[in-house]
Amino acid sequence: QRRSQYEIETFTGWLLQQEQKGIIDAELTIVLSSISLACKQIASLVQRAGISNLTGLQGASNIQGEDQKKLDVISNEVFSSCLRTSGRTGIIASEEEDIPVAVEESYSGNYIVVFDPLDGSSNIDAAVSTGSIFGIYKPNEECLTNLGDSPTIDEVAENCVVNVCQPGSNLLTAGYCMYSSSVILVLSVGKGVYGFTLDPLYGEFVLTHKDIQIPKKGKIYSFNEGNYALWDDKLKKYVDSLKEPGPSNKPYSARYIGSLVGDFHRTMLYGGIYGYPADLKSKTGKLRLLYECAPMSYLAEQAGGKGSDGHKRILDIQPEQVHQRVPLYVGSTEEVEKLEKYLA
Ligand code: P6P
Repeated sequence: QRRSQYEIETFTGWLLQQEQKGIIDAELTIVLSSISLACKQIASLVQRAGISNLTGLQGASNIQGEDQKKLDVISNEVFSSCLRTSGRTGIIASEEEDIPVAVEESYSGNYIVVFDPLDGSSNIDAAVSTGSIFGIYKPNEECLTNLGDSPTIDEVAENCVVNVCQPGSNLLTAGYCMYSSSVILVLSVGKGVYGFTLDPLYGEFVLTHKDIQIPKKGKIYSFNEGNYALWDDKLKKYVDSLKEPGPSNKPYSARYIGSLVGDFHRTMLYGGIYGYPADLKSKTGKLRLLYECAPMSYLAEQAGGKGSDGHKRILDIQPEQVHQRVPLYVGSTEEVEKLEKYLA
């Protein structure tokens, strides 16, 4: 029948469609809905940071040894409480938590959610784009059954940390919410990548990007060249080849926001390559496998692109620790494969 011009496709409607198609179950629908609520709340906090005196440092540091911004801590609390009240989350692992946390309130679903509640928060004070990144793994009941009855929360967390450390190939869904000139929630449930833009007039995410496809190649490279002197020679040769491609080719453009979600979202739409290499200072790179590199690589692959540590597929890497770091090269298939050839 004719669709009304007012029939707007919202995130809520899209979620219900995925459930009706049997792509996700009712429990996961509720978890994803709680994540979209957390993103709306964080969006409003970020956009009013200067007004509400939420810029600046919290005066503490996280397990990464990074100075926590006030909004790092608040965003972590917002994300965690939305997941708890969903009642479908079993364990959460956050960049801002030392170890995974078992959620007492869960009574069904028991999903494992990994997230970076506010990535790129060093950009907040200058109102440069930031984002939240998440990934969801299926519950692994063994870790709960081995515990006998009424285990303590610490026993559950200790026994279940192994369940958090899963390769990205196990992801059921992953996504990010970018807080920029507009607020865009981008995710995949395994059947392509969809983008929803927040309409502030009525506080809903509206479908704006259907089935995002990363261009097979691109002319943008996104690296922090301030680290050039610390890179190994093969990587230097690769980046030099983009800047001096020879007489018949145009040089690539350099774009680097210093905020993974902003740099990645541009790469998803415009193509090219984003890289955070290992170097003499950061021997295994800076970005975390579990809640940054794996979710972004999952999305890249769902959009026809690639995510690599320079030699192998990010999604095949089995995490050993929750906050493990790996080098990341992600974006257009041809660009990532070209990089891998240089590093071989
Ligand atoms: P650098 C932000 O701190 C972050 O984790 C990512 O969002 C961003 O891509 C990267 O680090 C920037 O790191 O060393 O270039 O400032």
